[in-house]
Amino acid sequence: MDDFREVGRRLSNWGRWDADGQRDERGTTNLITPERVAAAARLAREGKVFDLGIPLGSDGPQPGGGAGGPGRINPILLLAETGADQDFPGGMHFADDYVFMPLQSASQWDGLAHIHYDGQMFNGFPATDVTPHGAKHLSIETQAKGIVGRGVLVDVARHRGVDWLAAGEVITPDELDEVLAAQGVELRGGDIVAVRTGWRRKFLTEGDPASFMAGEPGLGLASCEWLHRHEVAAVCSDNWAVEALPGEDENVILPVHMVLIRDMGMTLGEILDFEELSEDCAADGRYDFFLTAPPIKFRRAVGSPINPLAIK
Ligand code: UVW
Repeated sequence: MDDFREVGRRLSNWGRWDADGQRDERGTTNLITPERVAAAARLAREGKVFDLGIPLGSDGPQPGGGAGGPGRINPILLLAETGADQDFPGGMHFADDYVFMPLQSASQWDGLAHIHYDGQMFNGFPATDVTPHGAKHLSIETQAKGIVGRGVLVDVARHRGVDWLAAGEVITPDELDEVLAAQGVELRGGDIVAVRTGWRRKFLTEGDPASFMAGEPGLGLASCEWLHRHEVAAVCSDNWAVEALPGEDENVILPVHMVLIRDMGMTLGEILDFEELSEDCAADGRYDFFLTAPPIKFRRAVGSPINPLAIK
């Protein structure tokens, strides 16, 4: 088993996009150049829109408490006003609402301040930059103009002919290559890769948040090198951590997070829904599309829920 620190050193993007004395805070989304955005937009040929976000409701897959995973809860909606007991001139009534939720709830991006180790975050920013008042650097705001570009679905579950992979199953670089070849699509620099494990289908089928969060199939450490070599700008999945859990090394939790976010500067998208998109890609044989998934610009936040859309 490779040591994640060694892999991280080898794949490090620290300093790569620094310019004019400014330390970069965006990481691999720098690979999404204006030319690549324009080319990606041309993939929206038929106007078919796929909603890749899961509903932000109390019936979501994050049960909180000790059901495995990081204990996050589903969004809670509270109506501050319903329109009742209002008496405005002219008869107008209004409803207002609040929501209480972790920013790591439902479909979300992990920002680059989400993960650190050995006292440092991406590009050498100190871990102490993250305080109870937020992240002084690398906050999700730095991704405000993204994340938008060419999306490519890697439908591992469909390729294997299963509804979903089992928890702890590791998807290897060879398998990623095999799926792409079978789908007849190639990666290009600046792509946003969407890996379908079937974990969203498992939740929709079983409706069991505890089982959804107890583990998951996903990427392993070797895929970090694969993402680096293909100049991928961001990676997202239908599971809750992108990487396999339990992982390959029982002594290390979330090594893929540590290398991708902290060393490579790659944002991770979690708990997306590729079910309808998967059906359509299988039907028309086209696995690339225009993907738009900007984060919400919460100041100093380390992540953000998203409303991702794939457009063909
Ligand atoms: C952790 O579980 C720490 O992170 P994520 O939500 O990114 O998987």
